[in-house]
Amino acid sequence: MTTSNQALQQWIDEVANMTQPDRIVWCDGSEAEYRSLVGEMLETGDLIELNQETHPNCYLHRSDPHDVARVEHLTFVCTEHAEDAGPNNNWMHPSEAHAQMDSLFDGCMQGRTMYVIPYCMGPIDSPYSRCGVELTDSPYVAINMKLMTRMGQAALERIEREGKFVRGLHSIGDLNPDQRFIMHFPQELQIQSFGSGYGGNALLGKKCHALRIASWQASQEGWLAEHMLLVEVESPQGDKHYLAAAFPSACGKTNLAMLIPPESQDGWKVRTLGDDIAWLHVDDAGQLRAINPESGYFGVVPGTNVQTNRNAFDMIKHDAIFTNVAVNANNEPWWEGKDDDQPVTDWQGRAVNGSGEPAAHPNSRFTVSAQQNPCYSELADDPAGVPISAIIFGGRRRELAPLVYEAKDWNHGVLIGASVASETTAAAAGKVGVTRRDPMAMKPFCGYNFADYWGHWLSFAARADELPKIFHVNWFRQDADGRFLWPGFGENLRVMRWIIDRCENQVEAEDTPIGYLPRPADLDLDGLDLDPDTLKQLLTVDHAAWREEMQTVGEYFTEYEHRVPELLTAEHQKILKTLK
Ligand code: SAT
Ligand code: MN
Repeated sequence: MTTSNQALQQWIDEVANMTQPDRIVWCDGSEAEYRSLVGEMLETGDLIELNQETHPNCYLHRSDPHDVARVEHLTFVCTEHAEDAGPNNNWMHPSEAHAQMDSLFDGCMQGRTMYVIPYCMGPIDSPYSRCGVELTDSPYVAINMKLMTRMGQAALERIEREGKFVRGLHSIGDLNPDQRFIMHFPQELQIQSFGSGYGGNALLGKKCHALRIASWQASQEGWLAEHMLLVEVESPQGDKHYLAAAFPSACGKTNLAMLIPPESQDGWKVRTLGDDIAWLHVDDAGQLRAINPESGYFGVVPGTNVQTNRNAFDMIKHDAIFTNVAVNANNEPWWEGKDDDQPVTDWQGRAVNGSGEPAAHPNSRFTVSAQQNPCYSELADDPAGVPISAIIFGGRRRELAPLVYEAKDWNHGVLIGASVASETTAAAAGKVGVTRRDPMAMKPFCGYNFADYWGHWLSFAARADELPKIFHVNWFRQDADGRFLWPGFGENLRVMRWIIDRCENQVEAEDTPIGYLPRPADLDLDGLDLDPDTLKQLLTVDHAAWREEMQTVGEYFTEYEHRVPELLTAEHQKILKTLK
């Protein structure tokens, strides 16, 4: 394969000159190509065959033990001016970053194959989709990109039609953590990633393109690129609503997107459009619509079982790539929270020795095509996307945040999004369980200054006629003994039903300084073993604690100095006042 797009061909030639690969392989995205790459990786040991009788076409990849998560401290946004990247990003001047990356890429693909991966984020024929090309020396990246994106011939044809694409250059280098950088050049629509083979650092279509570069592009073009799942909820009467929900990594987006209604919620149906990223556009009628730019899932494995997520549990029994899970005596993938079976080999391939360390890495992952999801919505392939009824923000918070509350209007909703805080998880390198500000769950992913991003969110009040309502949820409240107050998982549908009732103006709500809360009688709690005291804790606003919280939010905003939009500061002041 070659291309009629001269800019693309020229860039490939330049990169090949610099990196010196032995071979260049164009990926066409076909099944045959996938099979043959898997075959080669089985020979080199990059992939390990799992039990093909119980898990047909399932393979295990063990990554370097020091390369198992995103590395936020090594991720940079390289804009001409530091203020454009903002305090939310690490910044380096583009010329310095290019010089540094050029020296790392110099000759790095000697003895290796360079894969050319044209891909499209979003349905091939959607006006909302955007294309990219990733050049990589990792066949693991190639097979994952095949499952995660619309990769190959059709994407290349669109690129040749449009002439515009994001350039992503990736090499695993020698996996040395001291020579690892994930660089973004939003103004050049360019990504350069060196020294890591891990998902979020290496599958450049995902966080690097579909969030960091796309969020910047979206700010220029008047749309939103968000860290959101996308889900369809259908009532027993057949009414459908589409909800977009932003939670930080490893906070249950995949589980919520694939929720199975419990028996008590007879007649309700939930279908998945996406589990991680949503692109939102205002359509010609002034409605906010969303597409999922991805076509597969890169989900957290530990904790996946028939109770928590039967859909995911079933869909990863075949045609799935596992990264860093353990293996049982039957050569099947094993992870903490799977079943009563025992692991014999841990994620690093060592015999399990009963040390008490998890056998599967806490951030071990599955990669599967979205088509395998039993509750996949065909609308995920609709070029027009779906109209959004509600936007939901959330985090992992032991204390303070009630189960659910509703913003009073759009601007207030933007403040709620900008104030999100959550405990850190194993999805990123670093300490787990530390509460930090994670506005719109985009802290690691916003490709420009957060203050400008909040301003961009606020601008939608004037752009759209019919904006969705905004909510905040918290599934993770705990009591003094560390027990979760809310059962979560399938039962979260009860909260989504209240959200839908509010969108349809079906129920009144409790007016509090932080927003509208459910009146207990308006939540369907039938068959739930939830004592009134617990419910009260879940639905109470502690004014003193919230005053402190809002003061912390105010301090956080001051990091962004004069760039914080006045409207946001005004919203913040208004709430602080009512909490007095
Ligand atoms: O590693 S990824 O960034 O792809 C997944 C996540 O952290 O959300
Ligand atoms: Mn994510």
